[in-house]
Amino acid sequence: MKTALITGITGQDGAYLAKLLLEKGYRVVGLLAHRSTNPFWRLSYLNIDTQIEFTDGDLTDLSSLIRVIEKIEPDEVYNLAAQSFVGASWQQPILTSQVTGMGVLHMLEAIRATDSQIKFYQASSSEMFGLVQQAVQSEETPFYPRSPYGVAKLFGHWMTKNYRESYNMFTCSGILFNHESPLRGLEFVTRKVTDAVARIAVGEQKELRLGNIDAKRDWGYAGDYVEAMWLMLQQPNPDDYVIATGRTSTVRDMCQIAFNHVGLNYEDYIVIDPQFYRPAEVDILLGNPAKARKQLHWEPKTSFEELIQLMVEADLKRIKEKE
Ligand code: NDP
Ligand code: GDR
Repeated sequence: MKTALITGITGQDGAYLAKLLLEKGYRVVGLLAHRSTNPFWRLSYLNIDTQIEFTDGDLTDLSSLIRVIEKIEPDEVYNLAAQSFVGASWQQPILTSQVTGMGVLHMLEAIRATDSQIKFYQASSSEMFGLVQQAVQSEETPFYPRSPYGVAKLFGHWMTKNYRESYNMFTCSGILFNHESPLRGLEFVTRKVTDAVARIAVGEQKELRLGNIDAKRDWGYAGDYVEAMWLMLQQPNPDDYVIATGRTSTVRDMCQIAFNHVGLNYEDYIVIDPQFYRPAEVDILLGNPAKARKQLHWEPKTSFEELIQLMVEADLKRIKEKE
């Protein structure tokens, strides 16, 4: 039986990845940083909270990571933990750099110091492309991050590559484009919209305040994307891969799909509120997943429309169950 250590287990991707690895027969251990008031809601939603072992540790505390690796003896480490909200990274640039950037280096050092044979996955991001240098972004596209979050991710990305090249360690970066689900945090735009649509549909909310609705993103389903993380660590050689759908849509398109699903017109409810504008915006992202398709045999399975509709349905169900 293989052992996987997942950092960020209480987040969206941590929950779906833990479920996938349990189904594959792994012993799954989650690093718990103890901050959320109810950190287990996603894991209980997937009915897997009792099948996971938890161990205390924080990405900003190297000594805690060394102790965890020594105790757990993982075969694979999936580093998903981060301050992951781009908007908050301007308010907390130093914390974001410490967790999202330096945290990666702490984990790499903890592995190097204990057992350098452990395979390592780093959650890199399309935010590293930022002010995009090519219309469609692949593993070869130059980076130009536009937020403290993007800069911190780029540091983690290069460190992951550098440890592979310097120490011959099995380290991979997945450059994942936006991926969403009913387990997405409410601060991210898709879930903010689907939650609002459900509340408006049942008469609990009157309007939805958003920032730049002309921003374009390549949105996929988180459940599909965690499979790619696992596949990367099963290859004969470590490498970096873009994971995306190859289709881009505006926030406006997403609103239209979500509101249409409950028979409403988005234009009647959306209010543009400059407080949600960012100091520097990433206007458009569009990924080319050809390398992942060819080498990992990975394909996204869920369409953008299906994704948004299933999120609206999940939010409607949640709200109706609470009533
Ligand atoms: P979430 O924000 O849902 O989860 C982040 C996780 O990190 C939470 O479990 C959080 O714990 C944990 N965490 C935060 N700070 C620390 C710390 N100091 N030490 C240990 N754990 C910590 O993110 P997602 O699941 O959406 O994303 C997973 C990863 O993938 C992140 O690194 C993100 O930046 C990256 N990514 C995400 C994409 C997406 O579209 N979802 C796209 C590309 C990359 P707690 O619950 O206690 O706060
Ligand atoms: P992003 O996701 O910044 O791409 O980072 P987010 O959903 O926060 O924003 C997407 C786009 O929507 C615009 N937008 C708004 N965003 C939010 N959150 N709230 C609003 O009210 C709003 N109005 C318009 C934003 O300006 C932006 O253009 C996500 C995170 O998961 C990162 O961790 C990950 O690395 C990247 O995706 C890939």
